[in-house]
Amino acid sequence: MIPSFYSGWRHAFKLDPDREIGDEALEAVCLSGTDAILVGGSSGLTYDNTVELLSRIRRYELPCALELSDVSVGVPGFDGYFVPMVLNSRRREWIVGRHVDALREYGHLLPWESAVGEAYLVLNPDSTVARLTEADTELTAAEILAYSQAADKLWNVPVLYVEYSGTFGDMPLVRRIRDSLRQAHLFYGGGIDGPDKARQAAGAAHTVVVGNAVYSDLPAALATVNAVKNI
Ligand code: 1GP
Repeated sequence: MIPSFYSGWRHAFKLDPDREIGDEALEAVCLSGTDAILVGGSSGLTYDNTVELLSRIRRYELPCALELSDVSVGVPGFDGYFVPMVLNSRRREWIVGRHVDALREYGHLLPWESAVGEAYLVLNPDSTVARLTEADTELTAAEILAYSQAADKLWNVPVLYVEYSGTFGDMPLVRRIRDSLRQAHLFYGGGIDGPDKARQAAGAAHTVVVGNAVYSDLPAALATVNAVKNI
């Protein structure tokens, strides 16, 4: 059975172990009514800062999952693990290579009952993740839909993540992606800076992910929870 710990999530906050968050802010995030905390980031993650963030989140009762983008941050004790690949990376290692290297060494340690593959479509060329993975972001809508269908219908990926990190994406297109899916669960993240954009994203994707706003405008970030839940 493919794990489905994320299937009921409508809203999640993404916290980056490499960014500072005070105790009060973390408490507000964890008690906000969000469905889950996703721990991840494109740079600066270490085993130590990931453990530290997990242990602080564990004071609260909500689910907490890790995006396991590098084997060196394989911290045990999360409720779930998303193992990402980047569908539109120009570098093979981000499509499958790094996973093979990691599994060869550590596959026996991965909690398979709570680990799923997560296929990213990275669409903001100015984001750290796009630069890091050399993502081909110059795609037409038809190409984006074709990538989504390859992931969903040919390879049955459990989670498709449309990632506009840092900028708000094309919601009608995200909605078309969702409507074309046969089985994948669709995450959307990028540029949600308050309730209005959160509402739009909630109408387009299964799960809405809010990241940067937690650090730049906490009250606006917190207001995204109700916006998504009350749609
Ligand atoms: C980043 O998709 C998330 O991986 C959220 O994006 O930081 O732009 O909210 P933002």
